[in-house]
Amino acid sequence: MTFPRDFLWGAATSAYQIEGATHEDGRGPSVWDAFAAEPGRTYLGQSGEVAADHYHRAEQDVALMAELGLNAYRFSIAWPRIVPEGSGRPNQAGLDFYSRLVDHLLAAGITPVATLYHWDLPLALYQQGGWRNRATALALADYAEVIAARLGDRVRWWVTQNEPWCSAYLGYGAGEHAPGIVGDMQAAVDVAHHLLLSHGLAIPRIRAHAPEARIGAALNLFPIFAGDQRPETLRAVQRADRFHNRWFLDPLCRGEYPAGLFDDLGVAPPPIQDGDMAIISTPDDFLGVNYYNRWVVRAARPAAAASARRGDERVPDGIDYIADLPQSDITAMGWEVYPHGLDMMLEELNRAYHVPALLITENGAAFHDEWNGVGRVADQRRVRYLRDHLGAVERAIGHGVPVVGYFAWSLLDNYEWAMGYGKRFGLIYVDFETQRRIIKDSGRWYAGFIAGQRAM
Ligand code: IFM
Repeated sequence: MTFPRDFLWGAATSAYQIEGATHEDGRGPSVWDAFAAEPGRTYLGQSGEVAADHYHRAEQDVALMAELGLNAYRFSIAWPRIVPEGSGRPNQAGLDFYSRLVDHLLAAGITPVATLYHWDLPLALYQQGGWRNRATALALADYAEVIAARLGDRVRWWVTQNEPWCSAYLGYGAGEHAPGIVGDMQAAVDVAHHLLLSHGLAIPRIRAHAPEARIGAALNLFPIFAGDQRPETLRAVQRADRFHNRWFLDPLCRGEYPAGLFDDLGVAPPPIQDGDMAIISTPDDFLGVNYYNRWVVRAARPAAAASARRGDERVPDGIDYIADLPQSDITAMGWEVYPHGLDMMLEELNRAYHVPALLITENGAAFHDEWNGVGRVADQRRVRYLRDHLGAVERAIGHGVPVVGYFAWSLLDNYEWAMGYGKRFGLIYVDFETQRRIIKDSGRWYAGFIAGQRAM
């Protein structure tokens, strides 16, 4: 396989999933601390309080990245470490932590890619309405400026929002993520609008301190397939595409919400003020693509409609997500392994949205990995997963799609949100009892693959 010479070869993480140290050095509480503390919200009541203890092991973790030969690392900044109350005085200790991390990365020849928001909203802002409140979008832009003022001399790549679909829908529709509100789709679309607005508002604030910055948002996107050829199923495909993909893609890239989206969700449009759509569609330098799986859908037969709903696919109504796909490889998350969905998606994004560059900001799989107690975690399924998805990226590049980097999710086994520590996505195994790290076979395979690319 051959990729562009300056391709970013990385792995990704997020603050709440790996850092731990939630009470240290002036970090304020976040919505995820509060959510995880509520009984029954997360697997075994687990939280990110300790996680992979990365806050205390950042230097060692950067050494592991160097051992893998990564030339890029995508991490997120914990807003509650930087602005513990969500607005007001910044916390020097928090800024110092990320500044040291960036220095370690650069010293190891690793390009930092910083994400501003990966779901850990300061609790104080939630108590003032959270993302339902427009003021939270303005607060994110202020925080963006604080962090860019400190890191902008060294960090060129910035991701504003990670998977706003999850913050909006899983937080306010399905209720599986913080703040855990179920069935309030009006809140979900209002929240989505403010998340999108915060993206556009943050861009000039970052550029003010990092004129060369390359800025984009990362969306979790899913190719949608028809489970049969009935006309109502073909309509269901379009509706699911609007809900999973175009809800965020269209405003970012076209400056408008897709027609029919809000009617379909049974809600009023969000509170769009004059100029919002122009702010949201401020030209980006890249689009971040988080790809995990496709969805195969069909129009639900009326009697099946209610029972067909599962997990985070409950809306729009009347769509049946087909789970039992014959001959599919299914991960520990219950997601189908479908590499070809990635090149299809990249080609479609290139065709329909003309983004200047695409970055695979996440791609990976959870499997039931076992450490043999010595030095080895044999995770052949993840090796296959990576190889096949990198093949898909290469195919897309071969067809002219401007993909500029690939970040495996994840560098380390970590806190998989409401599913706790049971779902291991890492290239590096973490024994959470001792915090020992063991590079998995997939990590070694990825290292060899990167080395091979660099030698070409
Ligand atoms: O762990 C998450 C990450 O935080 C966001 N993208 C999907 C990953 C796997 O579920």
